[in-house]
Amino acid sequence: MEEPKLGLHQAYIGQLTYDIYRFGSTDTIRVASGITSSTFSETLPKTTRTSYAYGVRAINTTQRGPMARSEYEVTGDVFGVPFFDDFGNKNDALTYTIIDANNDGFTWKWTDTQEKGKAFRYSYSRRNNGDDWLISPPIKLEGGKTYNVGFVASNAEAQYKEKLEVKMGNAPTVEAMTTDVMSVTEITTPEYKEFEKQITPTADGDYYIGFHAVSEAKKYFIYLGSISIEPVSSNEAPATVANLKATANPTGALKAAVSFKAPEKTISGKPINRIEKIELRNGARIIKTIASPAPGAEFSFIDDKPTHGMNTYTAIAYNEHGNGAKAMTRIYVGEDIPAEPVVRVIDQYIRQADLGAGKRSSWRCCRRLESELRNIRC
Ligand SMILES: [Ca+2]
Repeated sequence: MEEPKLGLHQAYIGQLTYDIYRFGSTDTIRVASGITSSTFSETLPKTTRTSYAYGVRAINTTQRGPMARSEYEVTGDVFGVPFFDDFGNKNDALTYTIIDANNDGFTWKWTDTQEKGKAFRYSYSRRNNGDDWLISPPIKLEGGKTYNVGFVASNAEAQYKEKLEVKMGNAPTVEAMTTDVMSVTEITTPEYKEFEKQITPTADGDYYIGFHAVSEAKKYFIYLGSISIEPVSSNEAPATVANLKATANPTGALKAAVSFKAPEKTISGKPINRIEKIELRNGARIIKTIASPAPGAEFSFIDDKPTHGMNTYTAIAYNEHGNGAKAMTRIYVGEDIPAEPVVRVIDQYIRQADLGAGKRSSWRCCRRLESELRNIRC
């Protein structure tokens, strides 16, 4: 940190002390106050991979200076499985690597939009086919074990068919993406569609999943809404929990009620004797771990930390054969954004016809509207 010599108005500033803040994914913590040294270090809490930035505020006896902030730095351990991320946090999105391999400035970006909520979005180029990678943070996998790689993806409009392939490698680089997960596949629906593929790494290691946008030029957007990796369940592991239901607080408060029933059978359909635990998550965050639940028992919880927007709840039961099948549900929490008013072009046509304006002028009107819409899109 470089100490200020003069104040904002080029005047003498007296003896300075500093307050230091750490900005994490969901909170800001003052980690030091009133220090006089121009350096500060701390051992970060042990955590899964995330990103932090630091802020410094200079203070003299009577005045507080503006906050100076550092860039975000990625830190923390490699992820384990089951891994799930619905990109609910902009800072954690920095743990992903984006490579604009054709170097045209159009590429993947973390976005939070009214239509799709929080997601990674590949943006089209009018000139170039896509050659753009979104690569996950490292995930620890075992050699010889089979994992499900799941994700939800959509395009922006049905008429713009996009293309995506998925690969895996041992580094977040284009060269390392050598193992096929999903061959080039058309993304054809503006609603999220679930995709699931299986991978079996040959050796223990830290692996990266790469989403390669290869849409032709002059298409539109690819949205990636979530990704997950979990070991394929044994047939003797628990079936999914039943009736997983999440309900947003009706007043618009940031709370949700989540309920489900513990499984009573294994995936193969045999009665289950014992469940080791059930993990209930919102995105990557574990809301509750229930130890040794009785098969068929019913549970309900309040999640008091959902994000404003779409939230993905998952529940997985475990027994001595490992993780069972996953149940998942998505809901919108918090005050909803009013839906856009529907433009009823047909009403306009009828009204003009009623007024005797005739077909021709109505047709022109609609053509103009179409043209305006096209301009907005471009
Ligand atoms: Ca590009």
